[in-house]
Parts: sequence; structure tokens; C-alpha cells
Amino acid sequence: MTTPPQVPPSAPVPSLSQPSAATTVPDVIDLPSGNELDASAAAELQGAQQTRLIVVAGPVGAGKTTLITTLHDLFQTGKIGGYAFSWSRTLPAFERRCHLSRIASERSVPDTERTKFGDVRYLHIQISGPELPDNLLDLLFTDVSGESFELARDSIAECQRLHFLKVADDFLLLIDCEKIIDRKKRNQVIHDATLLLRSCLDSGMLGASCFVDVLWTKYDFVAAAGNGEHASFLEKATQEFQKQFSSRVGKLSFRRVAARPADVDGLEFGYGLPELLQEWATESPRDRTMDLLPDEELGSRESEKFLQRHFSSESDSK
Ligand SMILES: Nc1nc2c(ncn2[C@@H]2O[C@H](COP(=O)(O)OP(=O)(O)OP(=O)(O)O)[C@@H](O)[C@H]2O)c(=O)[nH]1
Ligand SMILES: [Mg+2]
Repeated sequence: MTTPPQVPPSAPVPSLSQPSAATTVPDVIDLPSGNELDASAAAELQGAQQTRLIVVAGPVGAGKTTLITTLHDLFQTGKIGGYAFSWSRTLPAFERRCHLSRIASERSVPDTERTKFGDVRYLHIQISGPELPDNLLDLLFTDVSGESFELARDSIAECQRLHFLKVADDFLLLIDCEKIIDRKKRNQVIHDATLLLRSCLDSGMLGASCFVDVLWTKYDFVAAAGNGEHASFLEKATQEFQKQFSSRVGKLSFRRVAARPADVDGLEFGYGLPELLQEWATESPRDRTMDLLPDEELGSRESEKFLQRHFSSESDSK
């Protein structure tokens, strides 16, 4: 039988919010559960430190969850570029999402579990590196099912339900190259991605300073097809995006990404992700606080009341 750790009454209690004077100090250490964060917990985290919110958007199966979990996996083996993993508030949540891709799950082909349709969840990674303010940067990623974005693409009202868009620093628009190499599907895929970005902007949900990265995900499919036709199709689509959106967002970039590529020459695991991380670490769309809680979800907890009081004047003036 293991003995519970003895904690002196004066030991600090790791917590995202400061305990009030009336709070009694518990006799066990209150370790974070490590579950993914809901909007309220994400707001508390943001209250504690400056955090960059990265919205990972795209239709079902585009590779959103795999992109985030691959970052976590890459950090298991060392630095990415010059940046080291510092800590995560959501480690077990990462591990659960990585499970199907691991040998332990006894699958012949690595896979990612479909994200369930429902509320937004957030995954957190703190990185450290010499160029960062205080040598640290907190990254908060949304993990939302593709259905939510498909609804938002087709309806401004549905788009307005995705309240986290309002405080996004980065909007990653994932476009699935497995579909791009299918000549019957590819025009529709580009059209759908254009509609989603337009819906987010026309609804006023995505700010004009937000950085938008169009990610050609599963790029291994284009690389494996090996003919220049797909690459020139992507080039034309890039020009079309630039024409429509470059003046409407803070920055518009395009990247080839293969978070978990099949065996294709020249494409390593996490292809394209170090460059993304470098961008987050070195360029910032704005300096501001964010309020992740939609007004109707502001509850009665003290931390939520604090956030409401603290940020309401700022959001009123937007
Ligand atoms: N070949 C290849 N497959 C990938 C890559 N990235 C992801 N996949 C696969 O694509 C499938 C869908 O990936 P997910 O990350 O679950 O996609 P998602 O966008 O989160 O999907 P929803 O949660 O359903 O919206 C999984 O089977 C992944 O293994 C890649 O770079 N190359
Ligand atoms: Mg997912």
C-alpha cells in the first residue's frame, strides 16, 4: 500500500486561480486532471498567463487532431527547431488522442480517433526557447469536430456559435490533399474551404488582424502522386485565396504539411510543423487579452465572475 504524500499546511497549492482569503488549504496536492480544457478552464489559464490561441479548422477527416497530437509526439523525442517542450496542462488528453497511432493500440495503420461533435475542447502546450518573452510561450489549440466547421461554412448563424473564433490569434485552414488528388472532388474541396473562411470573416467572428495559414494537409498524397498537375492545381488555388482574402486578414500564408505521412521519400513525420512552430514563436498578430467565454456561458463561479468583470469593458468596445 502506498502512503499519500505528506504536504505541510503552508505548501503552495498548484491552481490556475488564486485562492481567496477564506479558502482553506487542502491536505492533498491539487494536481490538474490533465483532461482537455473547456472554455471556462481555458479562460482561467489565459488569466494566469499570456496565451496564443490557435484555431485548427477544416472539414471532417482533414487531419486537425493529428496535427496537434503530432506536435506532442515530436516533443517526446526532443526539441522542435530551437524550441523545447516545457509543460502541458493537458498531457493525458494528448496521450488519449495519440493512442490509436501507437503500437500499443495493435493497429496495422496508425489512426486518429474522430473528434466527437459537441463543445470545443482546448489542448495546451507550453514551449520554451531563447527568443520568447520570458523564454516561454503558451499555445492553446482548439480541438473541434469537422462537423462544426461544415455547419459554420454553410450558415453565418452556426459560425457565430463558434465564439472562440473572436479571440483567435491564428486560424489554420486545413485542406485535405487526399481529396485534392481526386479530380472529381478537388474543385469542391477548394470551394468549401473558401466558403468557410468567408463565413468566418463575413460573420465578423474572425478579426482582421488574425493570421490565417492555409495548410495543404496530408501532402504525402500529392508527393506520392508525383505528377506536376496536382502541384499546379495547388498553385492556382493559392492565387485564388490570395485574391479573395489577403487584404481581409492580418497575414495569409500557405504551407505544405504532412503530420503523419505514409512512407514517401523526403517527407518525415511532422513535415511542415517546425516551420509553423517557428512562426508562432516569432510573429504575433496582436498583444491583447482574450475572453474565451461566450456571454451566455458566464456562470456563477468566482473565477468566471472575475473574468466577466475584468474583460467585459474590452469586449464591449470591440
Ligand atoms: N497519409 C496521411 N494521413 C494522415 C495525415 N494526417 C492525418 N492523417 C489521417 O487522416 C485521418 C483523419 O485525421 P484526423 O486528425 O482524425 O482528422 P480530423 O480533422 O481531426 O477529423 P474530425 O475530428 O473527424 O473532424 C486519420 O486516419 C489520420 O491518420 C498525413 O499527414 N498523412
Ligand atoms: Mg479530430
